[in-house]
Amino acid sequence: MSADLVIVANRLPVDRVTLPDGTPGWRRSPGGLVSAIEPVMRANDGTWIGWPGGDDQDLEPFEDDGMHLVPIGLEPDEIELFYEGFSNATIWPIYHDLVAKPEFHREWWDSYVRVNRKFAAKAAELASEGATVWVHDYQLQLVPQMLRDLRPDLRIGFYLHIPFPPAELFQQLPWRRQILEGLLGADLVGFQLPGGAANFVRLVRQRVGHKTHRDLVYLPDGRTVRAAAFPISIDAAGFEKLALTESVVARAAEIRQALGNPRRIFLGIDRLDYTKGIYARLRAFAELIEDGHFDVEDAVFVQVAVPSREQVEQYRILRDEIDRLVGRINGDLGRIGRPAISYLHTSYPREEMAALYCAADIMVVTPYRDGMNLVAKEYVACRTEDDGALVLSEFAGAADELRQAWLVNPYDLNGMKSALLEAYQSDEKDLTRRMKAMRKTIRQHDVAAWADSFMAELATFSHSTHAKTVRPARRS
Ligand code: GDG
Repeated sequence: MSADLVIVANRLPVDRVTLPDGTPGWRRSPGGLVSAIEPVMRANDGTWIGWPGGDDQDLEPFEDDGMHLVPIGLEPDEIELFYEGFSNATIWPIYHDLVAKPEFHREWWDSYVRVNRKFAAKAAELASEGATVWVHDYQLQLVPQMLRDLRPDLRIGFYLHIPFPPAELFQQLPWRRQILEGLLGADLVGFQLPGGAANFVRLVRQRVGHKTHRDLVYLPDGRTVRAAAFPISIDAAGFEKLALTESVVARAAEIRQALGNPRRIFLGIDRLDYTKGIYARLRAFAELIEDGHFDVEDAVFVQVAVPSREQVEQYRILRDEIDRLVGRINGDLGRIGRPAISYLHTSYPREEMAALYCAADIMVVTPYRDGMNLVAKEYVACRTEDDGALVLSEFAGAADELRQAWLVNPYDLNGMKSALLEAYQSDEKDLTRRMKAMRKTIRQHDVAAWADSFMAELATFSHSTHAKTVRPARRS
């Protein structure tokens, strides 16, 4: 099997499940990346390489719903050192403004190098002559250069889904130079925001010593690498359609009813991650009740916290902290049948997510740092009646586009309280004006446009002489 388009991502777009007859099977994972990349995968008969989760080693390539999927197995020690360790306890906190303290361990780094090599070798084996390879995210930053060493004929793109930090933070990394050199193996390095691209180019100039001009890096071997922003988005039309289906509309009404039909429903939906600012937002909400601005008959906060990285210590600590906080707030402020916070530590199907978005009056998205934050965009896409308020952290990438949200600094508790209260008290006219503008933005920049613009830029920019052209997902 050899492919003209290869996607390399940490995870495959499917999860291992047990089918009703007891045999193991696969189910499409809910994430947005799949729907973003699927159209361009199909248009080019592409192959997707990734870890299926778990520590199964002997998985064969397979087809799922017309996509070629190639599993890469991780050994238990690789899951611990490469994935939980270097990816999620070194890179993740450094790239998110040191919200948690990163750990540096040489054996984590060694495992990161080994696993990146494994992914690069598989991509080199599967890519056809002159193929395009699109590598994703912070777990695989060394793959571009490893792959270029093996296959100089390829056109290589890299996209980072999380923020790329300023030099002051990045340079703490003992392996900073290797990571920059790894990324420079790509022809095009994509970031969520222009700031990330600028941080990268500045670091390359300072730390690796290459010549740069604006968004270009000139390598001694004559290659030029471009670093640019491609803000990711969602399948806006898909969410809008879902929000209008009868079953979702009915379920949204049922949710409001089950919550006791309060005047206002606040909603947070996040992976249970310390970057997301869940603790601070729940405190801000509770203080508004304590201060007497509204009570539990008027308002409820629904917080969905999707289980995430549960083997990493800092995530376990966070879970305990949130459990305690929710218990305390409900113990202090709740009444029978009326908790102040309705807390759900679970994940839901897409339809239930849409129903929650439709049921909520105020969506609260308050990360300390976030590459983009798709939940904010999904909420906007689901508000088909141009109502509902979005309270959004300035430090989420989405704040660059969703300027009409109530923008907040999540470190400023009083500021956050004021914004929540303003959103609670806002009138219909103001809500409509803001939501209309945000919906327009989301419709114009959907995820298909994101994938197409990255691929188009990669095709025009790449200097690989042998490279073939990749067909766009949408032909207009
Ligand atoms: C990273 C970056 C960047 C969540 N719970 C359920 C569920 N979800 C879906 C949401 C949304 C996605 O997962 C979460 O995306 P976010 O952007 O909010 O956050 P991260 O997971 O941290 O994603 C982020 C993103 O990559 C893309 O580049 O925006 O900054 O950190 O689509 O809907 N989906 C379903 N059930 C759930 O319970 N079906």
